Amino acid sequence: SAYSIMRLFFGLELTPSVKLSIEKWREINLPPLAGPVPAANFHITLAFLGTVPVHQQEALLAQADRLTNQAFNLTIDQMGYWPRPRTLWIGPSVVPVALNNLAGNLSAIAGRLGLPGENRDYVPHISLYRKQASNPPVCLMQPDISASFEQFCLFESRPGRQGVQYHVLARWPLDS
Ligand code: 3AM
Repeated sequence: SAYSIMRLFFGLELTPSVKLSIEKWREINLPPLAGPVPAANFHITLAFLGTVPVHQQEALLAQADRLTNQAFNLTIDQMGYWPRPRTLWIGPSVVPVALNNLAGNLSAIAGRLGLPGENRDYVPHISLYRKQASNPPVCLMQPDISASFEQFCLFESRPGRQGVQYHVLARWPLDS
């Protein structure tokens, strides 16, 4: 079935107003670079799952239901660059324990289901460019964008003629 080829990840959704703040910051502080991520696609990945077979989807949802993680706030205040995926990103310099725990619990779920998981330490980030082949130019101002997170989501990544689109399939509340 079509579901068997769904590419999924757990992530944090950004409000339209936060996406717009990021888009404005990018416009003012960076020249046009290769592979810009559209503002509509800005998000923070918590745990990448990849293709989740149909027979594991129920278990995935059930295990996410059982989590009891705390809500948190983030201030997006720094830029980073990863040469291997050629990704230019922004993220928080301070990572709340609640966010680390959430990402850790979600990748543990992925691990128990035998899904890919990440070997690298978790670095929360918002990808801004995906084809930037070299270190980015020094920018005028670092970002300073705050957001509060009271839920996490299961996203589906759908390839399309106009590029990838993300769809939220499920949401779970975080405890306040
Ligand atoms: O949220 P970002 O942009 O950091 O790069 C993909 C994107 O990351 C990443 O999952 C997010 C949603 O698509 N991704 C794609 N394939 C991946 C893989 N095999 C992957 N992350 C880890 N392993």
